[in-house]
Amino acid sequence: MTWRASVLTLFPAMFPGSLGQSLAGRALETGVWSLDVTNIRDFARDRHRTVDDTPFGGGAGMVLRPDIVDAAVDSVADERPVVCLTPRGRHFTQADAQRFADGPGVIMLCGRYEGIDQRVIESRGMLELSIGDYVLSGGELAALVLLDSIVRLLPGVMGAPDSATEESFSSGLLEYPHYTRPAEWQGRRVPDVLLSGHHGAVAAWRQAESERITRERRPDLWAVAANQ
Ligand code: 6GU
Repeated sequence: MTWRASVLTLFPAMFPGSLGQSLAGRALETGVWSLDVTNIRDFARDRHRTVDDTPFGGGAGMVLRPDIVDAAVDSVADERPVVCLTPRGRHFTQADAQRFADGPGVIMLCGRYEGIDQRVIESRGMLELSIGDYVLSGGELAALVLLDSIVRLLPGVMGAPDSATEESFSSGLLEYPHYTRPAEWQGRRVPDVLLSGHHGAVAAWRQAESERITRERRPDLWAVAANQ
């Protein structure tokens, strides 16, 4: 079955964007997954195609109306989870990517302006997700990030199935460093163990490097990994 992504946005030209290239683009062409993009503005009902209004209680910016967003979601809704991309959301993780990849697809609502009326987020049971602690001008780039990380996990998208399970985060550790030819470059030599042909020693070195780098760079990840 084709894994289906539906995106709801006020900027449909931002899709497929980078997802039309490389691994995801090839998989889109070959039907591993499908992408449909809906312009939220198509669900406005007035002459000016208004989708937003001023916030109750006052303040800066505009808020997307719940009735317009609900009609847009309704046009694609099925059994798939509905994700609302917002800097107020919980941080998206590799475990989320795997869970979405294991399901039938996803519906992604991209916010703009100051936000989306909270009632439609609640009534649709949306999952609010963020990609990090910084503010983007809209959820579109975040949706592209989520889709990239999910699509590469779909069966048949990545060349070597092994490289997905060995990489950073699926083990809870950061990845070890990589080297290729030349064995010496600008006076820097590749670690001797990698040239030794001793597979057990190579594996042990890589594990130790993963642990060292995780401890140094991401003590938060290390605290979790060290207890497992
Ligand atoms: Cl999902 N949306 C916006 N607008 N900004 C973000 C984000 C999402 N995640 C991090 N920053």
